[in-house]
Amino acid sequence: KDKQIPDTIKMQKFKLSEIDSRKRKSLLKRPIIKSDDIMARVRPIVNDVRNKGDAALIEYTAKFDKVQLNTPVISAPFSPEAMALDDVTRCAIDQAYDNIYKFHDAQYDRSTLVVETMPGVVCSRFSRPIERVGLYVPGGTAILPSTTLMLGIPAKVAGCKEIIIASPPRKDGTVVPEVLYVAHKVGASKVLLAGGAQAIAALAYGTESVPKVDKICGPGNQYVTAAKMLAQNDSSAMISIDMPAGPSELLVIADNSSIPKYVASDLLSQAEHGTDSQVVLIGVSLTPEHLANIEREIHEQASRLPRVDIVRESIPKSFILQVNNMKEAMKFSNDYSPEHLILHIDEAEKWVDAIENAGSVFVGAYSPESCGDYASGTNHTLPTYGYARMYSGVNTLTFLKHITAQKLTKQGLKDLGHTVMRLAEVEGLEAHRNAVHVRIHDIEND
Ligand code: HSO
Ligand code: ZN
Repeated sequence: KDKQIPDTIKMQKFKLSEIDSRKRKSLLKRPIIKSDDIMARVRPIVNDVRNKGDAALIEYTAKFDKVQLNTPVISAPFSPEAMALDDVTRCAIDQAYDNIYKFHDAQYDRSTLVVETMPGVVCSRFSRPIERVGLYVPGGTAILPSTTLMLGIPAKVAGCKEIIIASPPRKDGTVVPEVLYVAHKVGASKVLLAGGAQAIAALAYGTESVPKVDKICGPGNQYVTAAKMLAQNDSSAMISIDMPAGPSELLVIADNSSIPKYVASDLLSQAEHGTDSQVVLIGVSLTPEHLANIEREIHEQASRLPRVDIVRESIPKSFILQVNNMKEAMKFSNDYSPEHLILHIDEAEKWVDAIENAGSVFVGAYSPESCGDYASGTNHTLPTYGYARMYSGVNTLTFLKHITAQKLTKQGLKDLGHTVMRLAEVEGLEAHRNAVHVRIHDIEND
């Protein structure tokens, strides 16, 4: 590859009016993940960590991350030197923290819900934090203090007692100071210096130095996701996860009022995440000139990026779909159910009502996804792969469970009892009927 004369970096192009329903369906699909192969590779790793604990964790970290650790865990309080940052970085993290904290704290309704469904029959609901949570912060091609914020803040707001952050160590066996600083701010008790399936196994089953957690959250590669699924399906692990995860994705809807430079910059911000990033642009009756401007901006901006080699792979796998109106655009977007949706359209906020499926929405020219990725307040751990149809992104409720309660008075039981007895009879469950009957008998003979 000659860096002086690079090939044009461009997305594939289709017109909705020219493709058949099979093609439309294939455009809605994500690349198939060969989960059997991955499961087969992950299973022995998970079993090893489960059986051999820290020793296996240290061994896999040496093998995969090429780091020889003495102990896989650092415990709070973390040393100030290990989380020392320059002022500009620290202020940026602090501002992001404050916004994310504000938005997630507002999501927490601490009141008890009380409803008297019938006189003397009072039902209530209250929430409690999940006690111990494991937060996975990927390593890979970028360091991610932002993901530490996005997982740690809702866990802290919810009141989780033990927060353990897992992240692959750097080559010298330390954690990135930015990640450690955030771990400190959210009150994490431990940082597990491991990544991949081995980190997930340690959190799910516990080791000598890693406490077993109740829920594991956070994005990760296919091995991390497979290990989360394995643990979730193993009743002896007794663990839940946030959601299944696939490669990050973005769908942009743009019309002729959009600013080509902005549209291209947003598409590229997603495309630089990884070679498997999914990027879709829906053009709403774009003029040929407007479309050409967007395409030129994509190529020019991409060519200047330090991660141009990643973008060179992800952009050609992505596509532009030209449609005739906003209705068609919205229909496609809802069917695709993107992780991120950006509206580069006239009167963008008017279209928010029409959104049925999306992880997070960015409304109008001045709302780049980057703001949500880092610092505006919304979470960036979002459902991918079409799971935005039925999953929400990570939020404060992710770290809470709801407990219901009821209290019946004597009169309440008297009034409801016959209904319960009849239903128990219908189900042939005599002991159920009797639990009401013994009481009603007393009440009626009072
Ligand atoms: N867009 C990513 C999150 C992220 N971006 C982290 C930058 N750092 C997935 O939502
Ligand atoms: Zn991002």
